[in-house]
Amino acid sequence: MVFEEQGTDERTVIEKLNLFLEEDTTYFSGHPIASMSTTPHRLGAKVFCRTMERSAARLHTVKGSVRVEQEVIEIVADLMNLKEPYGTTSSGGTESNILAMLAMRETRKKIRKPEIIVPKTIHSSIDKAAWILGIKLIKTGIDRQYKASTRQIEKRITKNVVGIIATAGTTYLGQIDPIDEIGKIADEKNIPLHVDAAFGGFVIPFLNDLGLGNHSFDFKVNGVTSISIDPHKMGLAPIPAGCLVFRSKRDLNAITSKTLYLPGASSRQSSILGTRPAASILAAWAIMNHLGRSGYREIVAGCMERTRLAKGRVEGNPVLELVIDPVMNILAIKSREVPLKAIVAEMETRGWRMATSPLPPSLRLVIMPHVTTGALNAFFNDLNQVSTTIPAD
Ligand code: 0PR
Repeated sequence: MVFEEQGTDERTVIEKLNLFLEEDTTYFSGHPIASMSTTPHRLGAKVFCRTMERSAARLHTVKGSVRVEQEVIEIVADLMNLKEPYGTTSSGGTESNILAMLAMRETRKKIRKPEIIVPKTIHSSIDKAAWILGIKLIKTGIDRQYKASTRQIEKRITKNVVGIIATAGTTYLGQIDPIDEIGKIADEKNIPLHVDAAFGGFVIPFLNDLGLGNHSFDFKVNGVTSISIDPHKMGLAPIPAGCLVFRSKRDLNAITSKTLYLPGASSRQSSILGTRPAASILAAWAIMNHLGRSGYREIVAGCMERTRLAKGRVEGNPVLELVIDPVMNILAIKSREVPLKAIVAEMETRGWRMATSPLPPSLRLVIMPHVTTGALNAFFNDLNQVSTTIPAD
């Protein structure tokens, strides 16, 4: 491909682009069965298109958008049971986790060789953050339900530890670490505790409301000092929309840098990105205002109903089984006899976009709002056929 001297007419360009786009799966097809994003809510899509050109980094020129960003942080913090939050929006869970770890490192600058304790089920963005920030991760074990072992975390605390991270809604299984137990230790030892609720943040509060769980994972737990939560996952916002909420102003200050050539408010920024879209944040605000808690509760209820359906279909299959009873709308399926690789390859030829997890080796399903009952039934009809016709290992 070269950069042509002369441009091409609009219609031809779109036709050419469409050829590429045809190779993508779309949420409308129901086929991405393991995606943590989904079709954005239509109001969010509308707001996004209207405000695409705004940069949330131009704080002195987009004053209204900045106020909306602050409200997004406040709304999300309210959902996480914190009344006076300090935070920033971000491009998603990865950026939020990097910033949370930066705050841990910066507020304990005297520690020359910083270490953070993480259960081995943490998301790979935390490995990436450790790599970027020069932090050593101490990986700790999990119990039979794939939840962090609090005892192991406690045992690994040394004078070099600048923080602990736990997950509320693990990527592979949707499991929730015992945040209240870990929080107690963090509080006692005065070590920051970051909760990665990038996925679970928009699910767990509604599970609790619906009587489908009783999980304490947020700022109600004393030791929790920060939480990542992503509107662009179960918040139904367009990508990129993440949030990082701190309990203390000191942590926000620790990730705030000065760019002196930028005027006024723009000279102080708390994100990694420079120019960054305001549109997805404005869209998240609109969706959260429009749906309210009851709207999200209904969406989570629907996802959980379809999760139960999926669970039933796995239980009816002679060669497959669930790794754990689903805690939220994520299922991990392991195969007793048939190699997973062969199942994945055959399902891919049938048009399904599959995801596998290494811990333990399993197929991962994420029952997002776009994964309809029809799509699920079609998926399991294929999965049953495929898994029972491939020869055993
Ligand atoms: N924390 C947790 C617990 C996550 O699950 C994820 C993403 C992140 C942080 C990072 O969030 P961002 O991707 O917004 O930075 N988890 C999914 C994953 O990496 C996202 C995903 C899922 C991407 C399925 C693609 C896909 O096909 O697996």
